[in-house]
Amino acid sequence: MNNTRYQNQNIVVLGAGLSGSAAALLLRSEDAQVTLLDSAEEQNLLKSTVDNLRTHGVGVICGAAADEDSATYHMAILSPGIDPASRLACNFSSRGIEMISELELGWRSSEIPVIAVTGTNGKTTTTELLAEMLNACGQRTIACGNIGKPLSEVAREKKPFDVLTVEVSSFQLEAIRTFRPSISLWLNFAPDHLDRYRSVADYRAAKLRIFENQMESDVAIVNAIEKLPAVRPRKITFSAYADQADFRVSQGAIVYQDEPILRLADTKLRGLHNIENLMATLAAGMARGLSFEEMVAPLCAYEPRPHRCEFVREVGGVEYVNDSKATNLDAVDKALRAQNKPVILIAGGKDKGFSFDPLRPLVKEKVRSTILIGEMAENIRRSWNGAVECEIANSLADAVERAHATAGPGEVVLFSPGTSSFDMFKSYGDRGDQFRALVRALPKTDR
Ligand code: UMA
Repeated sequence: MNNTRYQNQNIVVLGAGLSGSAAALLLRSEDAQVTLLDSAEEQNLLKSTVDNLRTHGVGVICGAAADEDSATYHMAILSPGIDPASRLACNFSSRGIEMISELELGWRSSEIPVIAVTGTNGKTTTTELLAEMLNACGQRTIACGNIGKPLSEVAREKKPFDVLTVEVSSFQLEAIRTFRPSISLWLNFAPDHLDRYRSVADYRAAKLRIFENQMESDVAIVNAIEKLPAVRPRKITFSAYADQADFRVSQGAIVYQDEPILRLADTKLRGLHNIENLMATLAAGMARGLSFEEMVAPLCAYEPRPHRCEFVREVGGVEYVNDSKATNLDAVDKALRAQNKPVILIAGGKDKGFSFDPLRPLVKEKVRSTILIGEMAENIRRSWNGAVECEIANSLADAVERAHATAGPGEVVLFSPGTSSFDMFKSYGDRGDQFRALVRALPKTDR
């Protein structure tokens, strides 16, 4: 590895979150001169992060001074949450300074092959499932990228992995140049992030860049029902809905080219979307040379993560399910389809620029009553008016109380917001934790 490629280069990193901090520290370890800019005021950033960056020789500039920085740099590194159209980013792109994503930086500094996982939903579950399975089968890997640990941090640590299992978001893919996974996974696609992209087509185009640098010797694992453009790598297809796929469902099992591999009842994952996550994972293991026999045991042992259709508790014959990770309509669609009891749905959150109209028929079919929260509450009520009873709660606590009062034995209270949490909470995790705590605090009832 060339550790001196950035020596004495003057590089600017945009954003002091996880990605920006990891990028800055990686660049310092490769002897670059690094300035980190963040539009937020310094007192609003994590003090420990800023102190650590300065200790490592990173110059940190915050607030208006960051947005107005007129210095010249060899290159700019973009954090995924920063829109390339933002004032901070445009200040550099408009001056012709090369801008790459933190993902691209981490890729350039690492010599370990990458498996990249994208899709609108299921990418975190699949990334984690795949990493656990590979490790259990003796292939040393780490789950990183959008899942939480930036690729740049993994690159700096230089641990001896055989392969890296990287969750990649459209935001990270937007500013790649040479990023080339040896195995790519395209799980599914549905509209999302319309607060960042001008159109669904723009969002899709950003995601499709996952295939851009792959060669014929690489592998693309793709959902068979997706109409993708022709790609160079060898394709392996999967689908829980179609018959024309390498991996499909038959008689309660995942089959590969007609050979039964895994009985669905043996896994702890539920819902057809999770079956597809398992198929994609099996395909990636196969592409890494593993046998189905060795993959099945770790896949069956895998426990789903919190906030994804997580069963919280039963109170008076009513089940409470936390699906706070549902930050788009497709995720709510999947959560609703996975329910076989009448649903009291708690939904709503930040306005991400899309309407809840498309869910109306399914809500009418599956949901008895809805309780709406957050910025989107009124909009959702307008979308579903007449199809289902809708009431608006003024907080999550109020919503849980209303659901408790409304739901009867044999019903399920599903918290599947359908949009992001930032209007009322720190993150979807914070939102789900609060929901779980509120449900756990409900009094026992004999109803
Ligand atoms: N900032 C500016 N100017 C701006 C906007 C933001 O300076 O115009 C600053 C903020 O003040 C803040 C920093 O940028 O200090 C935050 O950067 P960031 O939003 O990129 O956050 P990170 O902490 O670096 O987290 C990112 C991913 N966040 C996003 O894509 C929004 C994390 O994914 C990821 O886990 C992490 O890198 C490590 O790779 C989160 C996410 O929500 C989970 N991802 C989206 C999703 O899954 O739907 C894509």
